[in-house]
Amino acid sequence: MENKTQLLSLEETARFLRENNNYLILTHASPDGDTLGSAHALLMILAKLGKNATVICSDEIPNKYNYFIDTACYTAKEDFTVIAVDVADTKLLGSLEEKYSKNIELCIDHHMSNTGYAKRTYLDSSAGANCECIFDIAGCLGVEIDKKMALALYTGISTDTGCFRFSNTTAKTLRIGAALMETGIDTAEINRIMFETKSRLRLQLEKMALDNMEFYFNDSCAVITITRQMYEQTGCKDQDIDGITAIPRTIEGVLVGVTIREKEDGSFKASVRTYPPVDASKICGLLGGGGHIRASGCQISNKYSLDQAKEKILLAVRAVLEEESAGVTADK
Ligand SMILES: [Mn+2]
Repeated sequence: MENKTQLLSLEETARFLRENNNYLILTHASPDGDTLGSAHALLMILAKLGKNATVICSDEIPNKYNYFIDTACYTAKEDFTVIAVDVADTKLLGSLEEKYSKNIELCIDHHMSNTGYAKRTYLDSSAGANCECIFDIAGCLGVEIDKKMALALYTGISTDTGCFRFSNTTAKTLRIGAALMETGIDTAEINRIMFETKSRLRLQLEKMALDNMEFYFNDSCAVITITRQMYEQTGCKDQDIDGITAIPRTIEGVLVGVTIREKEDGSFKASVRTYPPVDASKICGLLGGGGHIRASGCQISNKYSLDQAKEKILLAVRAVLEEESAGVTADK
């Protein structure tokens, strides 16, 4: 953490939430299940306490999350108390960064790379999903988790842990999952929507991405690239392809899976997924990004061509792979 933030305990976080009102809850750009689930579960928890709250996101929220999102529940008016959830860095707020980054009162997060941008931070980097933190906060506030909250929380936890498969899944993750299931939600249906359903447009784009997959460093690194042209040819939008970043790492022998997406302004977003002993956050950290040990990301400016961007990423991958093979162990 480079900035000065006040680190809060669970109790202090609960106290802060009780003491204020009119919460504006910020999610990260290109919203995923965890940031949306965290924000909406928190909104419902605050409503139970009689507080007003509203969720905002710089990007459009994909329709598939509609089963737990009810914008009619957005109640906050002026004089907002601003909270950010599952946002490691203000850069990730997208177009909301300029307006809000300087006055975020509380950040609730689980990224070890959190930059400490908020006045106060509740950080639990042992949580597989930020929704686990929200579950704990509800417990501390004495708010009982209802079915609608459980839908939001289960979605965040299942999506951030790859449906309870990734190494960030802990015994506690499973216990919370069980508690959410006990509210009576249909978890099989959520799993079907999140993991077993893809559009035909996406299938087409995946096919193109698989066709251009490249291997480096004795096949220990696989790279797929999604260009603007591929988006245009298939009609896919960014929101249609979440989870695509899991593909390169599924190839046998691959320790580092890289997905490069060309953005509308010509810049690039690289998503890095790794297996032990390779630390994804170290690779992305070399390029100004960060995240988790097995899943991280970074941006590369549009002053570089695709080939140059790929070159930069591969240099970072190589540096970390060499460090690993030299016996320098990755820290947490
Ligand atoms: Mn998350």
